Amino acid sequence: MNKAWWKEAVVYQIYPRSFNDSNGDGIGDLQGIISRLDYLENLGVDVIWLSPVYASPNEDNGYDISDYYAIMSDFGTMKDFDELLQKAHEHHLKIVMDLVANHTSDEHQWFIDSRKSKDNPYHDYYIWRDQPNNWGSVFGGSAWQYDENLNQYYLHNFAIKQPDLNWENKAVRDDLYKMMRYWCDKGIDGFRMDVISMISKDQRYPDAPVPEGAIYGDPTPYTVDGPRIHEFLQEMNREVLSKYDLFTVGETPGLSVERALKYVQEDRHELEMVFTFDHVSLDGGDYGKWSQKRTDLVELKKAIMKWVKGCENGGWNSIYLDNHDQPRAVSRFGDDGEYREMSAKCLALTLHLMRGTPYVYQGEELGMTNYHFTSLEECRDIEEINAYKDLVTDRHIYSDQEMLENISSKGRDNARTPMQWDDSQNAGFTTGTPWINVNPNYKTINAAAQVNDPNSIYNFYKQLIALRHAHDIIVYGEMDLLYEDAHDLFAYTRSYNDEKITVLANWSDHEVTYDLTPEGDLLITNDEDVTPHTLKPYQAVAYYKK
Ligand code: TEU
Ligand code: CA
Repeated sequence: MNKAWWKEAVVYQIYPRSFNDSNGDGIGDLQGIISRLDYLENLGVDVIWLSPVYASPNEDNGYDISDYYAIMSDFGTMKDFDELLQKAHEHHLKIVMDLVANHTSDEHQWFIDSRKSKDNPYHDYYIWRDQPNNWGSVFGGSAWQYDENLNQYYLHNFAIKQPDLNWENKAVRDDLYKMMRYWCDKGIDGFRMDVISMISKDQRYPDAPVPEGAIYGDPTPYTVDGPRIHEFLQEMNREVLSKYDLFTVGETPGLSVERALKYVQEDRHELEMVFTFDHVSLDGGDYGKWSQKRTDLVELKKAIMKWVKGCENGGWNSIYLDNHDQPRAVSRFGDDGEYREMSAKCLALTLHLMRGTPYVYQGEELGMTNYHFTSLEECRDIEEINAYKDLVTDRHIYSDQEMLENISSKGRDNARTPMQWDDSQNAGFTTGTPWINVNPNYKTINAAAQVNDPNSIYNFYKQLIALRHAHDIIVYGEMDLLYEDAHDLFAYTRSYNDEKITVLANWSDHEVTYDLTPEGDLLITNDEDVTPHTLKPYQAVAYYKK
């Protein structure tokens, strides 16, 4: 097991639109981030992953890029970016950029040229066919969009305004590598690669099986982990990544552990680690994620451990409960009512003592919760809006009320309500009108109330991050589950040379007892009132033996 700085790091994800607005237009921006670097340095994280900040018409909040070389005007200018990079480094924070290379915006110049004529040199930058197949898009409807001018269809695995790039074309790859070098030469510290497992498509483009409850075929067997994926990633590594000291994490939905290892094994020279989705895909229903089902803890533990164990020999794992595509972890896996503080700390302790590189999503460190959406007008996310149209308006599968409840518990906008800085108007996020509603609980849940309170969730995260930095065992130790069949207890050990850590976390709202006697001394807990063999609701303890 080689040591590496990115294995020892804790990453903090910023969704810039919702982080901090410096100029009162209701939209978070780069100067807003700059003014909060002290907050992040104080928390102790090492790396900031910035969700996309490039020019974009914002069909999918920046995941639809119209110019890779420009900063989104809502967020500021390239000068602001350079200042952010420099000041972040002064604050000992690295900057990892989001790289969205599976698709661009339809307003990117390449696509504008691509659709001009079939013999335009850029035509082949995207995936055009005379006839569509039955593939469905992730955001609903067909994955193919008709273009009248060309009398052809282009592939878009996501929104209509997100045409997929044609990675088979070497000119596309060369242009993307050139762009990546531009950012690396500026001194950025790495990339989080959006749906990177989808860049190589099966060139036969066959019809796909239609899942129950769906209208279109599920293209993932032909779009995920395609035939040339490793050739492309190794080429990218040769031409760009290997020339810099970078942190790379691939977003790779749809991979088995075995297949994922091929992206991250050190001797393969592709990526450092990937994001997996098994553990955040356990609470779906007949219509994808839109259900009221809660995750079963036994299944969750199994899903997490499969990846942890899979990566113990020559791979590396990323660990997270929250990101900009997921509902708030405390609402989803914990209790955002009576036990909000306890359960937020319980989840944090469980996650941050695991093996792998942990990610904190903005607001998670405050125990921010899901939002209660009471009308579609409050929703901003294209996925939610399209799903509502499909499941309520078109197919009458859910009532308006039912769908709003599903959105309130599973929708991506839960993660995107503004960061809650203080109890002033709009949670201190903006002096203007926020682009998406602020969660009304900001009066009690906010950073100002927590930063100086030693018992706050924020300071609990701070302690956990400091512990990871102080103990190699937390980074490198082997991890083994205890009580795997328990539906309320998340317990495991970490072992490294002669050291041992035992974690016992009660993921339920009732008291739990256990029979083992942990070795060593108490390392950290979210409730100092510890009774042997017993955990109060959401109480979590970790013991350390040297
Ligand atoms: O998400 C990719 C992805 O796999 C999505 O299907 C994700 O599972 C979905 O958002 C969950 O509801 C990435 C980005 O993280 C996401 O924000 C973008 O919308 C998407 O790619 C397209 O770029
Ligand atoms: Ca702004």
